[in-house]
Amino acid sequence: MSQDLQISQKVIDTYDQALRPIAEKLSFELPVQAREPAGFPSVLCLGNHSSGKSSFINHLLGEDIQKTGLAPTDDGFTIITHGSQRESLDGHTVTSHPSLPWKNLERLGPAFLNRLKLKTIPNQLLTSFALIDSPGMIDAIGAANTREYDFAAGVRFFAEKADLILFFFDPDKPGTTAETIGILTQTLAGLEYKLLIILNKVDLFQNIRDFARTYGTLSWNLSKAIRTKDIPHIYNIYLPEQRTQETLHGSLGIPLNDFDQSREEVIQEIHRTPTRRADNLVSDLLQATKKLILHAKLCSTVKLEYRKLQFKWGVISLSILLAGVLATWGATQTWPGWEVSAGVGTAGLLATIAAWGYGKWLRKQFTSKLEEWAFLDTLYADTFRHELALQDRGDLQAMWSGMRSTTRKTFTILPPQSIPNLFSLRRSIRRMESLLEREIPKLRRQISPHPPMDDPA
Ligand SMILES: Nc1nc2c(ncn2[C@@H]2O[C@H](COP(=O)(O)OP(=O)(O)O)[C@@H](O)[C@H]2O)c(=O)[nH]1
Ligand SMILES: [Mg+2]
Repeated sequence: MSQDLQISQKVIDTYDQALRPIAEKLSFELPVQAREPAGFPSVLCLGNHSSGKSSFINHLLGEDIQKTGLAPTDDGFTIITHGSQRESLDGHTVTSHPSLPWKNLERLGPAFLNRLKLKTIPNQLLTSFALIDSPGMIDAIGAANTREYDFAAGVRFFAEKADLILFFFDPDKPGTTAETIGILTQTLAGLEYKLLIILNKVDLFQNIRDFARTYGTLSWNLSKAIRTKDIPHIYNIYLPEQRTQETLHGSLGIPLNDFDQSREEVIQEIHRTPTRRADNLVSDLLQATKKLILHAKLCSTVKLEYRKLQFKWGVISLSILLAGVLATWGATQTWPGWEVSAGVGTAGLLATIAAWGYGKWLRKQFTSKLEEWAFLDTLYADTFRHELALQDRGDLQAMWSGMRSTTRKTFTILPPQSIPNLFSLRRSIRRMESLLEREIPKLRRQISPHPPMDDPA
């Protein structure tokens, strides 16, 4: 693991030296890995409710740790980790415990913590990684609003930390729930390289046609929700101890032997979790750099547009002032007495103030428009018009749709005046682009030969 530690240190140094200074100036939040050394490896289980997450965890550990059932059984996250004794801690204890690496969960709020659990189990497998079980996603439109805490933020927190994310689907709901799509397109955007897609319960298919139809639907839904170059591989599995009596003894169902192999592959990937750590750290750094570049480019468009407004109305005001001065001078030459010149002078001054005030009003309008989705989308499209025109940049679009809402929040606390000047912004962007081209690939080459499953680069 010492090599992993070295890579981890280098990654943190890169965050500190190359990304943090500019991230702070642009109010951009770096991922959790940038703040703390990589904690314990972990595997996160996500998916629809009753898709078999908890059953899979029980299967993996060879004991019944998690409650399972067709009704939604969990409304909070459960961290399952190694301990010499069986213990169950509540969320508040988990985050206040000095020796546990979950302190940062506190910022997800008390409603989240009330539903968080940590179980310690004396299971050998858990000495190399922790498992995280999650409440299932729900169908109903607006279901997300019925939860008392920010589910997506919880998913994002664990997903950023995790080294592997198992995303479960079942024949009942092959990817169509609103919450699932939202989590895949927004919350997990940029973390696709950790995703393992699982279609569970294949033992429930009556025949091959059923299976093909569901598999096709799932692929179709995924292709719309995950916008990486390739559609991720789907692992079709079932849990042998969960087979129903009919499929076990009757003539129903499809041949299952092949799917045993698939389940073994998933388990192999899970066993590989600790060795994925270094790869993931570098991939996270790569993603953070790409996002920060996008953010910085957007900020420079905002700054440029703001400056243009300022310059244009500055010039107009100045010209009016100058014209006023000239006219006043002309008036003093033409008409004796001070009345006419004073009138002309005052008119000039008033016009100048009006122009200057109008410019200021326009700048204020511009700043407040930064909170409008449509305006932000236009800014994005303007900033990347070359990239978007020349080729199909699904990756860029996906990154933008994942970042939009944080970008919007950023502009509420970062007015255009506070964005650093264009010259220093461009220098930072160039510096980050050289990270993408040179330093990060170099780090990647230093990692032992465990190629990532799906390299996002
Ligand atoms: N037929 C069959 N049923 C399964 C399989 N995996 C889980 N189940 C059942 O599906 C239901 C929901 O499982 P659970 O693990 O609680 O789902 P969770 O909500 O995703 O945690 C339970 O009744 C399980 O017995 C499987 O591979 N095949
Ligand atoms: Mg469950």
